[in-house]
Amino acid sequence: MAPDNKETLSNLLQESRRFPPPPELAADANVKADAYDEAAADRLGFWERAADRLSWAQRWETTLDWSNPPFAKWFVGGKLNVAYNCVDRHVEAGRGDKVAYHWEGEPGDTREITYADLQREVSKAANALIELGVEKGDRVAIYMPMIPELPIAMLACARIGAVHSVVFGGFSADALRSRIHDGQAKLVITADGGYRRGNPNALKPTVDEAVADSPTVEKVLVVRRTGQDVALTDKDVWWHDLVDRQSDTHEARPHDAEDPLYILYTSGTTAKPKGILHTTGGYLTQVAYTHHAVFDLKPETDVYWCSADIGWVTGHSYIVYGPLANGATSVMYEGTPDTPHRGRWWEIIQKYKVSIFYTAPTAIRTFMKWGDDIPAKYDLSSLRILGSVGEPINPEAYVWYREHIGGDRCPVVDTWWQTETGGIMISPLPGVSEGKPGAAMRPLPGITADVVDDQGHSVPNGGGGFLVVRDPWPAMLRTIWGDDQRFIDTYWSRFEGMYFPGDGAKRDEDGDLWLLGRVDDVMLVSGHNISTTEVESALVSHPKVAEAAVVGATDPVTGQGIVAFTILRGGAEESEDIAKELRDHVARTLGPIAKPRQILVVPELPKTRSGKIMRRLLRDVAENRQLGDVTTLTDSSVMNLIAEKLPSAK
Ligand code: 6R9
Repeated sequence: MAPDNKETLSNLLQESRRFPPPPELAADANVKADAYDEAAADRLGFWERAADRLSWAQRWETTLDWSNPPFAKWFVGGKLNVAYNCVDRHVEAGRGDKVAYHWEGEPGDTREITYADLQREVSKAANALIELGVEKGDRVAIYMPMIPELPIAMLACARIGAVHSVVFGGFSADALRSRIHDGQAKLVITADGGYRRGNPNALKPTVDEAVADSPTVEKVLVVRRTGQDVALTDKDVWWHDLVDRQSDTHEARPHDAEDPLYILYTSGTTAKPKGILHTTGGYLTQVAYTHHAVFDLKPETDVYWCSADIGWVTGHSYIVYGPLANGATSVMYEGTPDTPHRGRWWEIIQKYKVSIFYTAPTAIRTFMKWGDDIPAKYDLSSLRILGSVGEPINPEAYVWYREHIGGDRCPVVDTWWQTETGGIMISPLPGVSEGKPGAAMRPLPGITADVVDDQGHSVPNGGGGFLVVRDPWPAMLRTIWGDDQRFIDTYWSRFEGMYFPGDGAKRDEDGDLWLLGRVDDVMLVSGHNISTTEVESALVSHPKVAEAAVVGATDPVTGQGIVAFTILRGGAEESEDIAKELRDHVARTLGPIAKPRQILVVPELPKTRSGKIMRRLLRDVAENRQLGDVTTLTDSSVMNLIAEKLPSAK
């Protein structure tokens, strides 16, 4: 975005639908409106009380040490064990028989894992890591499918103070190798493979390739999941040989509140992935509190399901650490939503009587495309709260989710956060906030987010600009692994004394926040900054459109012209007139300035493994350039399908 451009991000979209919280939910909510006042009056005191929800072996002396910004230390002097908090304390409190995970394999095999089971399995795995020579502070790379051994491996690391670095089970050998090298991992934990789209999908050959030139790796611990043939090297150890014979007790020793818990890499757009470092006490405090507050979790009665992959931060914070710290019963599913049929997720919700469901807009838009009749076949009446994360949720997708999945009774919580923030930062509270389709609403109690102009001044209601966070928060990244300077440059240099996440936002007349996408994606058309999110939401509000991605392509007249890639909803026919119809629709909804120059109907959009649209690649297509790096794409053949559509550009 041009630094001296006085226009702020556009503020075009009008959305007037409102959904007040259901009265029973509001009356019985874990967190009520007074939490905002309480936190505003004494922010640190508020986080101390949130930290008191955990079990500490030793209480902290200083809540926040901000003497050397931007390097924060939370709960200084405090000691705790994350695995003890997530597992043992629930068993000690007599809840050992409670299910921690209803695990569902893609082929239909299942496993029930209680908190007592988890305690035994994590203890065995911790003892195995010790036998392999893993010590506190060592890094362990984890490259696994969505099987119970994945959270078990993470918790085993946390238990002994080793730092895990989970790498998505779909990433290439190169991606895995660079993460192993950056973290200098001593051990890799993997599996022969996992199930995806109905077939075993091998992981071990990728690990072999990555480990072949990774001298720091001493051993590779391999879980047998699919039973496919595996070539064993002299570094390999089978999980069932080593872990199964260990003692199922292990005493969890406390770690320092600021000891590293994990590294997780964010891909960024082009540059070298950043190893985001999270530590122990502040991280667990915030993920546990936000999971309790945003999802109103009642551990005795709720069944919670977050459909993310654990290889993404959403899985770390809201499949593993937050829910377990709160003693939740969760569903964990290995596979894809369309295997063996497109109703699989709804079948799982019906089967386990899921009451809280957390997913991403990309999935919701896919279901819209597949048609309303699919979820309608299942009993989804157990649901009471729906969550969204990963991208701005288009108002139309929000309303569809609320209606077709939530039976028009479940509040939708749109949660904004990042790998870097560790936990949810901006979100409605389901028993407090009036739902506004497309708005993430307000910073949670204890979080001080703001929208500023390019000079760093707060914008008034009705204004747009850059999202910032003003004060340090407990789960914030502590640095980029091995690169403090890059941490400062990336997040703390754009605006003096403020954290800049890289997202645009607007504040509406009520003071509520709307996220407008990455500022790198903002389009500059005839001197106006137009947000990709708003144009995409306008397109998705047309009854024939399921998904849309827009980019700004160089234009001799307007600077940039808007090029839109759209996927039609199930049943909608691609016709000659559709491009005109959609262009007119955008002009009517947002104004003529936002009218796309070009509209392409495509079968798929390029997405990352966590479901984010890769607009950078679409920009390459729109500008007829060679494609940039495609290694983080879920499916690289998508780009060929899109390129084939180009000659029919209208
Ligand atoms: C949790 C996660 C972070 C980026 C973030 C923003 C986008 C995530 C969002 C959202 C609008 C939401 N994002 N949630 N944008 N509304 N509710 O996604 O982490 O993979 O690091 O991505 O995702 O652009 O900056 P991560």
